[in-house]
Amino acid sequence: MMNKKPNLAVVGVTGVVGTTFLKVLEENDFPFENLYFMASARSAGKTITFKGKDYVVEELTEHSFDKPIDIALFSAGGSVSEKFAPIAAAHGVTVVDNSSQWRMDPDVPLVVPEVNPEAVKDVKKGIIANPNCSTIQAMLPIKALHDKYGIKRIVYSTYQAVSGAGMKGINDLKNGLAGNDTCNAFPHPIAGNCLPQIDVFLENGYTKEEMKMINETHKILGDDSIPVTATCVRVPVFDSHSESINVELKTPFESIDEIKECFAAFPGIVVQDDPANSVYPLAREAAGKNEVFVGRIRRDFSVENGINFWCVSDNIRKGAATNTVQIAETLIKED
Ligand code: NAP
Ligand code: 3JN
Repeated sequence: MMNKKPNLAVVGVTGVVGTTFLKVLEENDFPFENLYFMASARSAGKTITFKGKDYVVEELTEHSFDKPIDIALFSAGGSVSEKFAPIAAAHGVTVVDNSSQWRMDPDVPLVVPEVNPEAVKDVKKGIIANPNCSTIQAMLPIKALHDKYGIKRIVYSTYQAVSGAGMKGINDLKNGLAGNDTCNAFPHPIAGNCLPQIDVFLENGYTKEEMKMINETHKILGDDSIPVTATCVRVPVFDSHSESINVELKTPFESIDEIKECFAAFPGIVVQDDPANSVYPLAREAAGKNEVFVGRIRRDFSVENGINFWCVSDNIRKGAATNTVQIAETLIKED
């Protein structure tokens, strides 16, 4: 445990994720000595009130980390992280980065605190990466099953909220619902549509988002040999990603109740599963919450030891801000 409260910086504080960092830091009563808010030149000079005190947003520059800072939460995009995370690290700052820039670097731990908290002990470059939102929420139930039964294969199908694409994504849906189909975030109108494309297509026919889910699952589980496939779809929902997850287990399970118990015992998971009363996880109910909700848990009769379930979580909370703050909390406990 750090013997003093850390000096904390929040980079990208004015964004969709940055704003949620502040909510979670306040709700969790995250300890800090000094607090610094950073964003681009566009926001420099703006005032943000946090816990009743006003802070002026500073422009992020090469000199931002000349002052003593212990931990910096970054959420300003990959190119900002590429340039500024190493500068911060060279000044002794531990960066917890929300972008994909450093996730697959073998010297950068990729952490979901309920799943692989021990990885924060191995910070070689001064950077810890927060996984992609779709990966984070899946990892909790996947790890619960992997620990008990071993996982043979995973099939992810996602239904992702527009807030994953930032303010532009939120505005595309708002405008579309008001009858204006102008697209700024997506390649097609999102209102009344499902778009089987998140981010760009790669040569193998998958999108970048799909490959993030596959590669990050392997890294977090520490096992590249598990076959994983993914289809990521953008849906006209403002908040919370929903995922249909199909898993083949290595060893048999007795009953679905046994699987429900396995999920319910895992930290951060809430089981909502009462089909007779139409109880299952819903995006609108998960919005604003920090947990991962699972339901529709049933046997996949088409394969041996198969399970289907539905997994929902707030993509900006557990998928981004909450997980990042939890990593910082794990760090100060470990220190
Ligand atoms: P956003 O609403 O567009 O916010 C972007 C933030 O970055 C703003 O605070 C912006 O400051 C700041 N910024 C932009 N350029 C900068 C620069 N050159 N120097 C310093 N700050 C700069 O985006 P968002 O939705 O919050 O997402 C931000 C990033 O978080 C994404 O690009 C992605 O890498 C990551 N993210 C990760 C997940 C995940 O799956 N874990 C989910 C969503 C987002 P201004 O207000 O001054 O422009
Ligand atoms: O689209 C979503 O639902 C999640 C988007 C995440 C995202 C958006 C822009 C840039 C990322 C990410 O975290 O993978 C990035 C990025 O840093 O690559």
